[in-house]
Amino acid sequence: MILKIDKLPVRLPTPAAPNANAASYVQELLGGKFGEMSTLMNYTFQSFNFRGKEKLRPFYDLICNIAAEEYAHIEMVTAAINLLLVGTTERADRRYAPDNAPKSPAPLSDAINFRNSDHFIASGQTALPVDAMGRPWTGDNVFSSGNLKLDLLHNFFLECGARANKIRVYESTSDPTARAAVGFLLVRGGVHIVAYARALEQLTGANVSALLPIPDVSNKKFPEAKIHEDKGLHRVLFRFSPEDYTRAGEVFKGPHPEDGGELHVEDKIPEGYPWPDFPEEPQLSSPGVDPELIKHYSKILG
Ligand code: MN3
Repeated sequence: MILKIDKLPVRLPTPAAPNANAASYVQELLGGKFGEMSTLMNYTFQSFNFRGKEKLRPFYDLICNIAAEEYAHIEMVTAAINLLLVGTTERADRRYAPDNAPKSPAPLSDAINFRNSDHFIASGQTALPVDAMGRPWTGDNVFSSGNLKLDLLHNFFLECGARANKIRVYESTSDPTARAAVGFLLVRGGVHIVAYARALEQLTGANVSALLPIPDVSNKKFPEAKIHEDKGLHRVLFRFSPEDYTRAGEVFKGPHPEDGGELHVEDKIPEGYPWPDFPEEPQLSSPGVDPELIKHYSKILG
């Protein structure tokens, strides 16, 4: 079962202006092969399929806590995409506007040159479960082999690949909303990289942390990530349950591979921040009735 909390894990700034192309890039971090939907579903399926819990409970608890956190990341990335898209086009129903109001014969025409047309045709200028090229997220992105060592190795690779994509999205836009989202994801993804490295180290004795960071650049180089690391958020794993999954700290412990600070599990769900209040998206045909149409049909029926 899952407990749902109506908050976002980070405060996102409201953009000064809409940025639909930045939104289409951020989509990669939601529905891409290495996006948050992939991390969520990988860890969720691995936890549902987990065998030998008695013997391996701390590893199970670790994967479960991280899976739950990924749900919050999906929420946060969709909020960022919505923030970037809101107000892209002025498409209020202007049929009944005063005569001097500007009337566009094509109220969505402002959007025609943006990268992702589905943001404007298939959705009401909102996020979709697709990548930066508009390809739908697929279950092919889920790896759940039944071998813990192999799954953990995959998860380590997945988080490092995700980190590479986050950095490239960061480098593609200077939009403060997109960068705030990416900065936070770099920090939390970094925690998950360390968690899977530690798990592999504990299972095998291999020095996986020696590979870090991948790519070879510190999170502290990104101001939007550094603000969270200055508060120690890169060393904390949250226990996303009021009572369960208590043994992740048997794996997530020891010094952080980059700054040597102590890793620890926080025994509570993070406080969170309110969702931004998005304005209503005026639909092209609703709400409202066209009085001319009613007159027309009542004539026919009359
Ligand atoms: Mn994540």
